[in-house]
Amino acid sequence: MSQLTIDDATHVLVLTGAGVSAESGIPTFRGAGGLWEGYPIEDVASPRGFREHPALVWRFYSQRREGARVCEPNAGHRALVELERRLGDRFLLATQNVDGLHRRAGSDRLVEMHGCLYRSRCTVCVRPAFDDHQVYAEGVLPSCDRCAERGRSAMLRPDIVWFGEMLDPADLARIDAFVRNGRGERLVFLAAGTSGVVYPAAGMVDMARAAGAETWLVNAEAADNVSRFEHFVQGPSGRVLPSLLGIGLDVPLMLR
Ligand code: BJW
Repeated sequence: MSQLTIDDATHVLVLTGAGVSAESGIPTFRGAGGLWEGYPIEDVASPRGFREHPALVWRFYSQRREGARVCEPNAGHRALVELERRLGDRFLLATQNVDGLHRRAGSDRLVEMHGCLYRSRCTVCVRPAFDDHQVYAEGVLPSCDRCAERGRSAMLRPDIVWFGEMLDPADLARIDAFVRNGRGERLVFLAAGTSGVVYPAAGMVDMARAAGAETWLVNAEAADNVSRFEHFVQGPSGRVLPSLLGIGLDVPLMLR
């Protein structure tokens, strides 16, 4: 395996996708056995799908809330926690995952680009998204209690970024600022467990390269954007990340 060197001056931006949680028992989206195998994507992950089939969408997310809460972070999540502990503010983790496993593992410098399975928000009022671990019974369409207090009926929706929706500009600005701060220093971009098909996440490798980053991909198979990475390590992230980062092997991270 090629060796990734992380020294005292290195800044590391990590991007994770569903593959990082696969070894925790959470299905990925695409491919055989993927989450979307039984659901047309547009029906469960778009604003139009929610308008037309809100009960189907809530069933999909309730099932996922129920499934993910019994899953535990794996060695890949934990390796990233340890890397953050060593690097401090020279580390940022941007995840496309909504399962909350990075936070449960202990990651703190974390951007949840596509939202969070365990938050809901109102489709009408401007109240901020709030924690919601409820698994709604089939057919139940949860409603906003704040709106109800004002005599209005308004449906809740999962706090997830669906296709065609904008990511939170504050999240994108945080990633951008991290990359800008790393300019002139050694910057590493490490993507793991992502198919590289969904933008803007799939384009982060280009942004990182433009800023002079060394780019690494850890994935079970060649991602769509693999050719844009300098290094590709094929394998399960729960095994590859600890080894690549020298974590859990009693090897110091500063190898240079
Ligand atoms: C392992 C493993 C193991 C398995 N170890 N590896 C530019 C070009 C073209 C289109 C667009 C563009 N910019 C924007 C768009 C439109 C759209 C888009 O990207 N479409 C493409 C599909 C073509 N993007 C958007 O709409 C985004 N919004 C946006 O950009 O707004 C502005 C705008 C709008 C419209 C037009 C233009 C601009 C929003 C995207 C939000 C995506 N949200 C989802 C759904 C969340 C819902 C939910 O969780 O239910 O987020 S899509 C879904 O895919 C989910 C994931 O976060 C995301 C990425 O998937 P991921 O994580 O990569 O998972 P998989 O399953 O695809 O891959 C897993 C990988 O792991 C595989 O490769 C396995 O091999 C590997 N693996 N086990 C390591 N153990």
